[in-house]
Amino acid sequence: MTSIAGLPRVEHLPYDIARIRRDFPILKREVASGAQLVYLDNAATSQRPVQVLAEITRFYRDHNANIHRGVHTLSVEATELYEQARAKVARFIGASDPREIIFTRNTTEAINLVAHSWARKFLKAGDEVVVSEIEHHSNIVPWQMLRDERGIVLKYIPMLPDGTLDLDAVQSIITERTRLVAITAMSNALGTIVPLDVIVARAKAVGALVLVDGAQSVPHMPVDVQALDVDFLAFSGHKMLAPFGIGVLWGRMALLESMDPFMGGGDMILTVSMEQSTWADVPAKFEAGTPNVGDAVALGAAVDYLSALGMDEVRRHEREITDYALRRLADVPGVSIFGVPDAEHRGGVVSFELEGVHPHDIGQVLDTKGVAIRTGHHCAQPVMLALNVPATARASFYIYNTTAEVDALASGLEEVGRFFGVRK
Ligand code: C6P
Repeated sequence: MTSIAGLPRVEHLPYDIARIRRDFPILKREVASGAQLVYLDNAATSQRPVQVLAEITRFYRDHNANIHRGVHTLSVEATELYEQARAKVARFIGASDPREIIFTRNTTEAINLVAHSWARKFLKAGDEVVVSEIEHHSNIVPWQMLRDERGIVLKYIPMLPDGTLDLDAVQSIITERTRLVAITAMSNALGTIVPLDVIVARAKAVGALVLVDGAQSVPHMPVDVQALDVDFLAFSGHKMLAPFGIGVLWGRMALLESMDPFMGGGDMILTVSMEQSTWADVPAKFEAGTPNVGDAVALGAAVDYLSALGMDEVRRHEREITDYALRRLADVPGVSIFGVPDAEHRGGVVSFELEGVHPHDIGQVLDTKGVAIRTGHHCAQPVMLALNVPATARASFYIYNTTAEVDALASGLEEVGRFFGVRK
């Protein structure tokens, strides 16, 4: 197992947007209409830099083998690279021990792992799990399934009209019966940054564990699991420059050790007889079968890329772009922006509507201008219900977006408005 101390240092680079954009060849391409791509769908998935693409190729070209099995050179190298990626991810989120990093497919699988391996073992009928109204479906549905199967009680911290959580309600909703608070760090639908400190303090006061859905925070801002004082953190590689199909569950070692395996099969056992089996140590216990080695290694490269920029700088850049977007879009006739009014309390996500125009139509017309946004319920239907809209249009930003791209979005929206006859 590679230790964090044994990892190479990552050199810091100045935040040079022109250089960053050169690392993403896809940003130069044109879309079907012939317009230059303006990629503003980063909350759905980010683009990948040449450094990550090169790492994938390098792995398969030079080191490809199955891990933890062979004594031959390639297998040893592949195992070393896989374990080094684990250590890089641990360092990135402030975990003290790489063994606390479990590789999964994505955030969804990481949350389901906790629901299966921790909650199904330790929760009984009447125990309470608290989530919030602004969760992504992947942090609601697993708990509803558990409620229906085990009779646990599922409670929600409500959303206020401005897209923030009702923190006054936290005291009464998180009670002595609460065993787990499963909460997003940032809403994918509205961009709301959740004040985790308030929620963690209340959860700790009643002895509940805290699972953070970091799908929208880990890629965009500094995240330190020790400072947060939480128990589990789930996130996806594909939203932070890495390939699809690789994600992470971080958990406290003592908790992971107390949990049962998620899936049974190869690699997660110590011994198998015809009658019974015993489990391997953490993290192997939770990584049954051949893992996604190449993409885990590429996640390590993505983490190096972000670390070289510095997550404070990533957050600073996104806050500037978001602040500009909030002001620029507010000037577009007919546009109403959902969620918190300032960029201080929101990540790089701006959800909006254009009076009288269905979000789907907005997205289609913008596409002809090269502007890629997401429209729909964003897998957060309770948020749509609370806002009383079927869907929103959503622009979301990342390290490579520029104010000129926000201008392209705004002028595209002005054109959509003119096309659909929106009044000035
Ligand atoms: N949100 C979006 O367009 P997966 O699909 O497992 O990688 O991530 C799920 C997930 C969980 N929590 C939050 C807060 C998320 O934003 C997401 C993914 C994408 O907003 C796809 S629906």
